[in-house]
Amino acid sequence: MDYKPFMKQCIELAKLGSGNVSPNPLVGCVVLDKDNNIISTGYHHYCGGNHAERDALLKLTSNEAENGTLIVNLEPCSHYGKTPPCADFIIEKHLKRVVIGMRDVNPIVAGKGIKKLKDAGIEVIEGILENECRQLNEVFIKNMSEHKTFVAIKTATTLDGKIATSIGDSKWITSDLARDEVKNIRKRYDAILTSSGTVIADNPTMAHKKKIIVDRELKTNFEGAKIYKEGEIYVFYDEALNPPAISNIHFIKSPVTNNKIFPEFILKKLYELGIMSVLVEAGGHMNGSFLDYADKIYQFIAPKIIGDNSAKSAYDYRQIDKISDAKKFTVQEIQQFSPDFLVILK
Ligand code: AOF
Ligand code: ZN
Repeated sequence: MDYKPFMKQCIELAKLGSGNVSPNPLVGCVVLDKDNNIISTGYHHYCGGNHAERDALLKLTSNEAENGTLIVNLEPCSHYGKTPPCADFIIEKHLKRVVIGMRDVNPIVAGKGIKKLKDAGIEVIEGILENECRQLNEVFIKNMSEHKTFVAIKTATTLDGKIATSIGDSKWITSDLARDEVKNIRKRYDAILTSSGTVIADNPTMAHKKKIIVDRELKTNFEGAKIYKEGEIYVFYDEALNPPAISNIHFIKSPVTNNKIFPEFILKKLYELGIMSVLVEAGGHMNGSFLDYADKIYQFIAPKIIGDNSAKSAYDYRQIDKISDAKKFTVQEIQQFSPDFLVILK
């Protein structure tokens, strides 16, 4: 039996929870009856809601799942959390087989769900589309294994890697289609992060429920700039200054060294605030300072060349002499948003 198409379906179902499940993983589930017909599907809708397995099994009214197969991208849980253990529910429903994409990396589950199922006589098949399943939950894996916030950078450049001309003109490098996709990408992350420079230069809205602005000198217009109009906002500023009192803005006192608030400090604070993933959308300076922490880069590239050495670069990172010292990534995916394309690097 080839379970890959069902696992693919689990991944697609899981993605329906994207933007709502954090800090939990994205999980989807497909249930087959004893003759391998799909009888139910489910997914984890939001943090605190039913897990995918329970969501799928609860849709069945009688004992249709008996001797059937349950396919799920993450090992079923074994713990009493916000809901009782999924492994117990699967055992109760008398499934014959459970097919899993990846083992849970959450130490309170890791392997114990599988053991519970096997001890109850259920056949367990592991590792179906494991790489795809791990990619789906890259944020959850980083949070659980490193206790750190996942960092992605998004930028839109010309073919020569520029984000603006020398006088700062940047509207627009990429097309509407590419810019619409940015809105989809933002939804996958708990927060977006930008700099005072970008707020002042572009006055963007950056629609998102949580926004982080690094404004060391408190020089942005907190009353007038569009970015502050809605959302839950966190502003990192130099601890030596005094921020104004504004109801939807949390000002975060930050240590400053060499005129800089260090990304280590910001990322540690974000994790403490329960922000499990962040999308950096700023200029070359901020992109450069987060480059060493980037787990992923979304780079939209327009088939345009500015060709001016003093135009602004996407990554103002450091001075190097040797190409062998360049920062290296791997291409995860290339997508087209005609006339532009998107390269996803990790
Ligand atoms: C989910 N959704 O579909 C599955 C999860 O806080 P709780 O009680 O909801 O438990 C969360 C943990 O349960 C999570 O970290 C993961 O280890 C496991 N599986 N979680 O949120 C799901 N299957
Ligand atoms: Zn569960």
